[in-house]
Amino acid sequence: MNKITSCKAKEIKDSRGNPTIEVEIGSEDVFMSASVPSGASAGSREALEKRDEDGKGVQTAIKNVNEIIGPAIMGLDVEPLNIDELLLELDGTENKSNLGANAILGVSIATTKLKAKLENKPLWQYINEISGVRVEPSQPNLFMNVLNGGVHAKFRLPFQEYIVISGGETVKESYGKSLVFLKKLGEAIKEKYGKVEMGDEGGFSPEMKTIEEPFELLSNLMDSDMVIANDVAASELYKDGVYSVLGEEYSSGQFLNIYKNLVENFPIGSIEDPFDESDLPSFENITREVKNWDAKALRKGIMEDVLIVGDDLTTTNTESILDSTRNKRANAVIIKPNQIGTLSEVYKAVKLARGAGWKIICSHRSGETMDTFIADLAVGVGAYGLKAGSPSQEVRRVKYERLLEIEKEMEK
Ligand code: 2PG
Ligand code: MG
Repeated sequence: MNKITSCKAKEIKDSRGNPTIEVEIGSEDVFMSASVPSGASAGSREALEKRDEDGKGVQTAIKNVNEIIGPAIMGLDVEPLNIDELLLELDGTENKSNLGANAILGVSIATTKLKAKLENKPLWQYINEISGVRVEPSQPNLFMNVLNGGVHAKFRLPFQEYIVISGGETVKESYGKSLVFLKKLGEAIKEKYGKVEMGDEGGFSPEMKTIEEPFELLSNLMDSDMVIANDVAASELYKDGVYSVLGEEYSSGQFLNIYKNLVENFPIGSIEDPFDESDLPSFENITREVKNWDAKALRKGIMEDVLIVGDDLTTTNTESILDSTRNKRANAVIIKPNQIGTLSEVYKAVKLARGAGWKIICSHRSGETMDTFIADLAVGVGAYGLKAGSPSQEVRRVKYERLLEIEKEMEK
């Protein structure tokens, strides 16, 4: 059995230029590394990302890997699930506040990559086996974020993310369609808004005046086999019981009505975090009500249901997911490994959500790195979707390109 013979962490920069952590684990002369992304619109129950006293640096997290985790795992078998268990024990807290979810996740992913490499298996295939998901690996739909607002772009757009999902038999085909769309969108934006700023996830970020405006722009350019997905990230819009959008205030009930109008008038197939993570009755209402709406996206025949997606609501946390599946607060879930810390917990979250009939969407973070692990995870757990931003940024593009590579590996 191969043993862990080295483990070290170092600092790299993420796509926002902020420090983050990269971990390399080795077994003799085989080394694999993993880097950890970072969110901006984080849910309050996410595991703790360890930052130094200045709130930015990652030297403490690096020290925790080099001086605590490293020595503890040295000489152990390269067995990712066992290593995860040890990491949880070493940390000993609910929210990973002792060692930091960033330190823990770097080790968890690097160990998994190392094991796949040692077994000479493609990463997605190894993930499929070790996760125990009991579904075949499969290619996800591409959730490509093309317009950025919210905390990712100084609230220039009403919602945080406007995503397009393109039809297609293969990733190659849907990616191709999405790229063509992106080009068209860029031209249309230039013509209508002039030179516009870009958001953190590489999407265009023109200043818009109404809630409908972004939907009008996108739906006018879309082909018949494309739908829109949104991440409203409504926790960022919510204060003292009201939602503020473009200077107007709305109650939960009014906000629900806005969604109804949008879903009936525009081809919207998915809405993530439509309400604040604490506004639980509203999640329950929309999940129940959406089935009765005359959804334009469903008339296209591409999707069976309009997805109501939990992200800040669920934070890849099994307890939160269980609570939300029991109370029918959504019908799909975002899976972000750094919201929870170890891959073992990620696999549990996936199995739990799927067991309740929910769709799985694996997701990058707004502060990303060149690591493409999330693409392998999406394929390995047979996710319905992969959210990876706009390929105008290299850190996002490499994730889509990894899916193209996987498509070839799957043919072998
Ligand atoms: C989200 C993400 C990713 P962040 O809200 O889903 O798009 O953003 O990483 O800032 O939480
Ligand atoms: Mg989100």
